Amino acid sequence: AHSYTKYNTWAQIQSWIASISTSNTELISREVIGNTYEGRPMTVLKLGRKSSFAKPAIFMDCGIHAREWISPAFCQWFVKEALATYGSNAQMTSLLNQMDVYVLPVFNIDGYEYTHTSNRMWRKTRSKSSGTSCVGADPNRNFDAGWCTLGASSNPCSDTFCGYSPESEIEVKNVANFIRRNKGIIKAYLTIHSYSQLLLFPYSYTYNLAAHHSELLKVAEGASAALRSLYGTRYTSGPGATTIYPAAGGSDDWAYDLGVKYSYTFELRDTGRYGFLLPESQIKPTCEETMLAVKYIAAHVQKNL
Ligand code: 0X9
Ligand code: ZN
Ligand code: ZN
Repeated sequence: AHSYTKYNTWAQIQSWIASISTSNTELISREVIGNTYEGRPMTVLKLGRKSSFAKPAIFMDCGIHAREWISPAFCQWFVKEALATYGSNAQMTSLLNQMDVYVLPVFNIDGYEYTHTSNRMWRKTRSKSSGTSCVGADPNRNFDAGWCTLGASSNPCSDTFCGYSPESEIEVKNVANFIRRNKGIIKAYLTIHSYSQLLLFPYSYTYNLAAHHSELLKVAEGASAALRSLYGTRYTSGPGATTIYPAAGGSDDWAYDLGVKYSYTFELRDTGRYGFLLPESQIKPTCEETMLAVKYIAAHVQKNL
């Protein structure tokens, strides 16, 4: 059965999506943005008070990389907390009154399923191509942002294979199309990964600083301080290229260059003791502290609408 403090399978997440979106129709609705390579539906949950006009929005995805299991766990946690605290928590109430939050609980569903059935350490999509027996591309190297110029591989057998062209991966195309279609309303893009305890922002495809570098840094530092206030977990913030490594084709850089100013990549717990195999006992504390950072960013976005 589905549990917020366990790593759920795709089947469990899929039935959770179905039941949660019928549970509170005042606050939540869903939209299928396309299917994965293997045909699984990619469902975006829209959280927010119903409105007669298109509200400004935040888009958040989890599970771009298959083995980063804490990431989908966080998206599920966020949805639960949003529904549970709307009407009692002043900030969540204000956020969902004024804005919508679009949540994609699992981006790379085929890969996520593969980590449950065959290879726990799988990272990429599961697309097949003629001419190689190697499977998949790295979805976070497949966006059209300096595509395959830096920190990405053109070898289909590499874990950072950039794909045969930008958006060659159907999952990337589906998300990029959704964000392009909603470009006028999306004010922030948050993408949840693990691990390393970092809060990254553009750029990763170049060492050049983003036009909004100082504001992005200030907000990241505030969010990291909020996160740390709960259990003392330390995060480092900065541009991807210098804070983790240069790597082109990422979703954060692509969203930023499209015009979504508040574009952040979270690398959740831990710093390597368990790495991708973060114990289930850490799901709750990790999600609770991450909520504070996400809400800090959301408050800043709201203030600057
Ligand atoms: O390499 C990545 O895609 C991310 N790290 S991970 O260990 N989760 O794989 C970092 C992404 C930072 N942003 C860009 N490279 N655009
Ligand atoms: Zn990742
Ligand atoms: Zn809570």
